[in-house]
Amino acid sequence: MKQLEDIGKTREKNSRTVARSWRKLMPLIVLLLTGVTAALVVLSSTNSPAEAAPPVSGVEVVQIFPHDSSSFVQGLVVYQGEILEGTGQYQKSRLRRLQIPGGAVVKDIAVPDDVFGEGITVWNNQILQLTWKNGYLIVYDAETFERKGFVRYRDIDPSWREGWGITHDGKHLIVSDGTATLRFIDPVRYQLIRTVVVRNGWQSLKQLNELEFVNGEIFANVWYRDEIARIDPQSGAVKGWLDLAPLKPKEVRFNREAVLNGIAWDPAGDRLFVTGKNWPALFQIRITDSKTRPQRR
Ligand SMILES: [Ca+2]
Repeated sequence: MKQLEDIGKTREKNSRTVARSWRKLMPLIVLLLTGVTAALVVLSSTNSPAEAAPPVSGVEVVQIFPHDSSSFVQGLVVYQGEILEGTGQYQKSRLRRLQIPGGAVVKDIAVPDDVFGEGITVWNNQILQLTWKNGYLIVYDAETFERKGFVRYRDIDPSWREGWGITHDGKHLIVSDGTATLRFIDPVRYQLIRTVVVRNGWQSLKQLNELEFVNGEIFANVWYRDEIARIDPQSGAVKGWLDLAPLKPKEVRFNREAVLNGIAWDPAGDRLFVTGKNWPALFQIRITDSKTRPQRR
């Protein structure tokens, strides 16, 4: 019996000791929980989509030019004050030169039927035209449109699966492939220099399409969006958006595939042009002041 009493007393003593320990620790636990809660509140507020969202700018239309609505535009650049356009779709892809302001097609060649044309850029008086899944760039003489050769883009980077948009920054070609990754490529040796992942706030921005390097920024169409992303070439961060939804012509308003696609910058004339797939118009636009409305996700 004595032994049982001793055990009972010991248990009672132990439970009192545990209770005292908890009472001592309680302020520390409360302090710790308060700190963790405060940290989570701070983190969630700094990363909230509304605060991280880049600003959206509107645009003004400077001039409207007629545009062939059969053009499924995939690439647009200014060359010698006129517009070069690369179009897509199998059996319909073309490379064209358009007069500005008339919009007349002054040079026009077909791409082979089994090739789906994508973005174009001009480097060293040569036009480079990407193909979608054919796996190569087509190189033309920019004056005559004579085909000079091909570059297999999987030889540049084996992980490069599709061609979407292309531009250059005066030093490197910059290409998109439908993902959030942009590749920077040496245009002489056709070697991969670096890649950058484009992020809108904290989210990667996929389906980057037609591109244009404009005053130190990469302007990018994003498939199925009526907005242009303005991307920092170093970090890949989206610094702002251009809202071009009001420009979509009424003739293609209900055509889901007739998306905004095609950006061309003329540094000599300080002119910015945009159009879309099968749009009957090509617009010269000017960027207006930033609005404050948050970017939709
Ligand atoms: Ca372009």
